[in-house]
Amino acid sequence: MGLKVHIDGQLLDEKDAKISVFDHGLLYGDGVFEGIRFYEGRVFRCEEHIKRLFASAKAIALELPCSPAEVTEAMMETIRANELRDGYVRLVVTRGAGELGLNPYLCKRASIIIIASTIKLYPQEKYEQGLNLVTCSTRRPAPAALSPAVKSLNYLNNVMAKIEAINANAEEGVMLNEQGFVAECTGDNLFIVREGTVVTPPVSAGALNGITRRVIFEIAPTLGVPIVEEELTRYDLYTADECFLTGTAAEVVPVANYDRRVIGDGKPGKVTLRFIESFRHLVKNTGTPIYS
Ligand code: PXG
Repeated sequence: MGLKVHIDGQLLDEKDAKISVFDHGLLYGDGVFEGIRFYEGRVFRCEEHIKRLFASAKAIALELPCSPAEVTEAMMETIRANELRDGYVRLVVTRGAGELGLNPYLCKRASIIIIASTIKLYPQEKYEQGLNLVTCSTRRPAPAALSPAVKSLNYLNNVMAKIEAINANAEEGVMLNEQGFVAECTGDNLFIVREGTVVTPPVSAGALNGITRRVIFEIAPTLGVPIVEEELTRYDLYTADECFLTGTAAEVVPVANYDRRVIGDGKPGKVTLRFIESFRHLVKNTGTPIYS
């Protein structure tokens, strides 16, 4: 039996879950999305994800046909219909079906698609050994082109960068901004540890304002570890003591190599491991209940 997928208020069998070929999400990448995880029957950072979804939609002048509470309930229902306790939700809002032509106002109603499933970005051993990263030549778009704060359906620049990383036998690719500073990876935020301080590029350097990134900022003071935002170059990464990535799908994952430079001693760093432990504790002990 396949998954039950939510489309516009209906729960459909996976094989029947289809949208129009005239949907502007498909035709123009016109839409927004969220990737959300749930652990042990609770949705992690539920409100923050829904809030970011509505903010992304507002930024592209996309009106959702329902309230944040209704979308949340639809997500909970979808997870329950699939009887899942641990997994991943892909919540997509498209501009909806409309005539051909860019004009979004030709689409009458946004469509909401909710898939509750599982996701595994990297093999388990990478969480113990660390990832290999390379620099991608594909840059993050300038904020004036498309704000990196919008989690839009336009992921082609990230896909192009991911192709470069995979072709170079690396698990992830580091994306620079137009000025050549490090922005983030193709699907995760990036952090280094330098002389005991955690450093990450500001969101203004072209990074998504990641929810897992925010969790790192919350955990840091509880561990007594200083954390700052600073523009980073590739040099800063090559010479870092430690490096790790964060994302809803990736969680917190150590980096062992970058452009064939060994990071630190090539093993997950001590500070990184403390963050991973704290993060695991948080996801298991907080969140919005799915089953009452
Ligand atoms: N940067 C980018 C470009 C992302 O797409 C993150 C950072 C991390 O943000 P969060 O809020 O998740 O901590 C993301 C999120 C997938 C997938 O299917 C990708 C993400 C999230 C969930 C699933 O590859 N990227």
